[in-house]
Amino acid sequence: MELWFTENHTDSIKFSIKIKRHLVSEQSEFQKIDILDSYELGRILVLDGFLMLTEKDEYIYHEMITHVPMATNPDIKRVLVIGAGDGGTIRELTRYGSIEHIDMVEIDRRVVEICREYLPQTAGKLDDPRLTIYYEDGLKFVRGRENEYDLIIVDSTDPFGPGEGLFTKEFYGNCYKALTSDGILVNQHESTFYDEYAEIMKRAHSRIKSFFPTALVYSAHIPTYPSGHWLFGFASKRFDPRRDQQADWWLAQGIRTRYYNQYVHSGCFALPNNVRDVLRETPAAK
Ligand code: AG3
Repeated sequence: MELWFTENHTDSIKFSIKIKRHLVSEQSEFQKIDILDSYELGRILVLDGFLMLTEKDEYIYHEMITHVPMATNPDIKRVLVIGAGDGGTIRELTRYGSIEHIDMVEIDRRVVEICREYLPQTAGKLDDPRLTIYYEDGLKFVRGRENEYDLIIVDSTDPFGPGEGLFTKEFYGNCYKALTSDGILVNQHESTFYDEYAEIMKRAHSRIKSFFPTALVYSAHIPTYPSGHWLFGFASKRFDPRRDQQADWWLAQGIRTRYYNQYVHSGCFALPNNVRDVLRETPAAK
């Protein structure tokens, strides 16, 4: 019998991966969690039917969400990570000796427990002594916090289900307040190729733009996400990642990466016209 995992990228487009074994299938308090073992992409994490990562290409997403802000401000010491229960973003952050403390806020304890057991490649650094994990709603966690973090990374699901609050105006406004005057906010920012994702991307961008003086978008090629072209948001109070890139400092850290490098850092902000056009049509939210 053949076993296939399929994600509907749109109502009329499906993306399928041939599966060796279905390792976990669990309904948590918040969502359906599946771990699959595939023939070509290694193990796969799926939440509510949406593919979150494969072992073969997760490094692209996790390197890009982390090293772009880190190589922009070498003085980042306190980091807040929202979502990210699989541990991939934490793994990349722990490679910096310069980071003093990381708070991670994941709503679903079961995602962390299951990833620790089945995805050691991504979850392997969740025991770093600099990390504190809070099992809470990220939206509530940031309420009322002021001037606490140099960097906030929003490593969320799509805004269907438990991740919805992490795309609201209230959330971005609270992130702005929770950041120091040097603060940077990076978020996973969906994609513009398929209409449904483009709408989410536009809404998020216009909301972020209404708070931050700098609100940019950068992209990476992530083969297993819808359309394969994925975006990240870079918002900040002071830094421009192109002008302020600290390439020499970053190279001196000796961090071995497989996707990110000092050329990709500036290149990823060079957006194709089909993304530029969407951004141009997206004014800041009122
Ligand atoms: N976070 C979100 C990926 C979005 C993928 N969307 C989809 N397949 N429809 C990934 C979490 C990795 N730490």
